[in-house]
Amino acid sequence: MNLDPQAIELIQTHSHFVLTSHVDPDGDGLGGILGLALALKSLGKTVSCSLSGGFQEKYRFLPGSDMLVQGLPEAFPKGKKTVLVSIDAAHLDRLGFDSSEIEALNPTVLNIDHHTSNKMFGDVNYFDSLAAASCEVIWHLIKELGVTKDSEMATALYCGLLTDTGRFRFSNTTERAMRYGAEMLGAGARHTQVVRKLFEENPWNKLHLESLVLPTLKREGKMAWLTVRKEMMQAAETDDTEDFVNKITEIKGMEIAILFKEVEPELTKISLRAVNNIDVNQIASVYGGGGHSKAAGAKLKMSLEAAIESVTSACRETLHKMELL
Ligand SMILES: [Mn+2]
Repeated sequence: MNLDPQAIELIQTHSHFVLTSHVDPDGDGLGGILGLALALKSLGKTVSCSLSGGFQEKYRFLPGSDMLVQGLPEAFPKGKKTVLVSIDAAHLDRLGFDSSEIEALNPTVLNIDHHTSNKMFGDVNYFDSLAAASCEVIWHLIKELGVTKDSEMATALYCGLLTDTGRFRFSNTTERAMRYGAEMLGAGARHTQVVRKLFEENPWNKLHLESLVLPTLKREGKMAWLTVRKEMMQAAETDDTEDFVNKITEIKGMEIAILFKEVEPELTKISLRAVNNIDVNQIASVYGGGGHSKAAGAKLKMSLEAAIESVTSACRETLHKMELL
C-alpha cells in the first residue's frame, strides 16, 4: 500500500488535470476517470478526460461520459503545471499515448492504481494493491479531499467497484470494498442501472459470438480454454469477448481458465483466470503481460496455434509445480 498523502497537496495546488486510463478501458478505468473528473470539477478544477483510443458503447450510460475525448489537450499548461492522472494502469505504456505526446505536455504524473504489477511510475503514487478496484482507491481519495459527493460521482465509481469485484463475487471483495460500496449507494449510486448496463444487458451480437466460441472449449485436467478466431468475430460483427473467460471458471474442478483471442495472424491476446491459489499474473508476466494473481492478460506476438501451445504448456507446468496435475 502506498497511498501517498502528497496526492492531496498535489491536487490542492494544481488547477489543470488530464485524467486517463489504459487502452480499451473497462468499467474501473472509465468509472474512475469520470468519478474523479466530477469530483475535481466540483472543486473548481479544469479537467480533461483523455483517452488514447475509443471505449465500448456499453459504458455510454456512465455519468459524464460526454466528457471523454480522444487525445491529450493542447491548451493545457506545460512544464509540470498540468497533472496527468493515470487511473488503473500498471505502467505508463498501457495508456497508449506516444511517449513524445506525454513529453510535450511534460506533466506531473499522479499514478492511481491497484494492480500488483504497478511500476510506481508516478511523481506521486496513490496505490493500494489491497483495493478491489481503482475506483475504491479514488473513493478514498475524494473522501480525503473533502469533496461533497453526489449521485453522479458515486454511480461512476460504483461502476468500477462492481466491474472489478464481479458484483462482489470475486475474492478481492473485502470489508472495505463493501463498506465503500455502501457509502456510494448512500451517496445515490444507481445500483439497478449499473447492474443492468454492465452485467445483464448484452447486445445480440455478443451472444451470437459466444455461441460460436463455446464449441471451441477444450479441457485438460484442471485447466480449460476457449479460442476466439477472427472469422467468428467477423461473423458476429463484434469483438466483445468480455467475461467469456469467466464462464470457464464456473466449471467444477477448474484451476486455470484461458481465453485465446486472435487479434492478427501473428498477434494473440490471452486472458487468464485462476480459481484458487495459482498466480496467473506470474504466467502472464512471462509473456510481457500482467494484472492480478487471479486475473491477468497478455498480448503474444504469436499465431493462435503457437500461443495455445505455449501458454497451455506454461500452465501445465505451473499446475505440475503446484502438484495439482
Ligand atoms: Mn481495476
